[in-house]
Amino acid sequence: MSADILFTPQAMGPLTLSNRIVMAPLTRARAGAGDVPTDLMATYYGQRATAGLIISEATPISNQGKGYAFTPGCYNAAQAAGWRKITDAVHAKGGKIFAQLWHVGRISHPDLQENGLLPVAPSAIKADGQAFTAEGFKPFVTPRALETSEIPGIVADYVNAAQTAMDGGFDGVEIHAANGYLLDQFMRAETNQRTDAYGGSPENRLRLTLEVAQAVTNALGGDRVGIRISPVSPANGPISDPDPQSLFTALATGLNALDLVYLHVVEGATGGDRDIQAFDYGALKSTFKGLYMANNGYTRESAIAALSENKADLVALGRPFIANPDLVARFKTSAPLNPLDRDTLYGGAEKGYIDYPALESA
Ligand code: 8OZ
Repeated sequence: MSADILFTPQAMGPLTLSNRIVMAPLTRARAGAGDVPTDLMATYYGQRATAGLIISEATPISNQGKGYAFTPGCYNAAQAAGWRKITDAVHAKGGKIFAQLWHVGRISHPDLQENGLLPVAPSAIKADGQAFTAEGFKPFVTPRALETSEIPGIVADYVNAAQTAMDGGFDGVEIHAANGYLLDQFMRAETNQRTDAYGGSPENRLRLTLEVAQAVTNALGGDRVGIRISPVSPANGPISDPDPQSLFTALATGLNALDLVYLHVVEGATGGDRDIQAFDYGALKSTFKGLYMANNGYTRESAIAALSENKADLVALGRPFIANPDLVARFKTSAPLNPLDRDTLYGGAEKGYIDYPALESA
């Protein structure tokens, strides 16, 4: 198998990606006051602009959609101006960048919400674990179930965030429907026990995600919109579903009517075991009309294999991009990779963020 396939340009809607290597969305929790993106973030993303595509760290679509301290928002003009410095830095080096639009649902805490309100979710079911607040970790609370009448407002928040992203100079947006956040909470049976049109049957559970995808593509055009899912990931659970294969096949079929540009799939447990549960990703790929972006634990070799065997059109890598700003150059020459420092993943400043060396200075 030849490595050349990694470095072949890929058309994606109106864009041409210079290679098949995508920088996966990575929460780094270094935003400034008002959840405005900072100049330091522009340096970080600019360093990584040789990726064929960068997907931004998850960015809340509203204060209600926020679940972690120090995450950069994407819903007002000040945040758009902050993002503009980042997208300019990436574009100046010939890169492309999408914003990952995020509503965390129940994965939040009153400390992170306006006026100490309860986080919202499809149903009043608490997640296991703890929220990352400005004062440290605090146990999740039982969320408030959304009223049916509130749902159009959430869809509108996604549209506002998509427009804010475009004002901030992004090339497009990725709808975050993975990892146990709001849209995933709606899709899966264990977290959605609603009795209205947004719960019950798989069709009803998919309704919100499809409405969001429809509204965002109406605003931006499908060729500027991707979506990320994690069909069997237990992240931010418990969040199981009795039949993820049928559920996500139905989602892909529904998305086909909207001409989304890519389907980004976390294969297996997010950041963990790829084989946690049986799932036929090939079937999902053949169902979906657009590009299939594979993610989770890929290496240079497994990315080459996935692209060569037509199991993926694009491969997104996360942790290797944190530690290797020039990951694409390193893959070209099979150069060794810098190790990841886990202590500097979230929060803090330059250390473990913009000081990982590129090859020429290593
Ligand atoms: C790690 C830490 C905080 C958030 C995700 C946005 O899992 C995240 C996330 C990951 O999608």
